[in-house]
Amino acid sequence: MSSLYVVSDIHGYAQDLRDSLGEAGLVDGEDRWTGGDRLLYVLGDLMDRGPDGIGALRLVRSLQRQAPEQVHVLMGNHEALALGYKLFPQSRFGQVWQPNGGHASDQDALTDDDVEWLRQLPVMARVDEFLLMHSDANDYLEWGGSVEEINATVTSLLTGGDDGEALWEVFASLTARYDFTGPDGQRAAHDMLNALGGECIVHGHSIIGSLLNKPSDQVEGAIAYADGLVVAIDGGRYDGGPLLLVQLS
Ligand SMILES: [Mn+2]
Repeated sequence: MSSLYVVSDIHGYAQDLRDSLGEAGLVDGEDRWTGGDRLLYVLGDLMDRGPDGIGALRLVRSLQRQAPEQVHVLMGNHEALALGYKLFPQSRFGQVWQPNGGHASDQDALTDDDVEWLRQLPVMARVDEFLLMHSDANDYLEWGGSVEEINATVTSLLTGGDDGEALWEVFASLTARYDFTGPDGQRAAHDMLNALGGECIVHGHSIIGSLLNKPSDQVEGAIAYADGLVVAIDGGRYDGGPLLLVQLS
């Protein structure tokens, strides 16, 4: 089994991503993949809020081209948002894009090829015992009863070519959060793992500081909760916390 690394919610901090990957030996100083057969999953939210969203997208796309079997990217709500604003700027996406940290410099630089790439991103993956996703939400189950079916449903929704309503629904579902906390959280996590397989949900999206109720600058690493069924990896970089690259295996 290859070692598995995860990182999430880059939010435009492309240099932090580069530095973290470099420290782990996954890339060299010229953005070349040096990770061999190790696996890297980026759990969404490359763009918005921070300084260089397009730089983060360019870096992960380059690594994916160099090592397509090793480097994987899941869709976060900000990928759906970027796509929605690009394709349907006059729709509701036009009202929520900027308040959610959208930058014109990122949007202007998106190519047609980037749009097609964003459109076909999977929303979930299972790697050995780990069930990987962007959001700490059980809305994913509304799209199907297996990881493959859920990804296929979302892809078909995003390639339907309508007025943006289907894309809006995907975006809205991906903004849900905190389904694995509180008195019912452990059961929700257990039900999701039962339905989709795996022993541990790994997510970004909801920053660890908000889950621990402490400032992001005091966050030091990923946390396990819901009796160990769930791991949160978003250190809250845009909120003054660390960008965490976490080795799961
Ligand atoms: Mn998110």
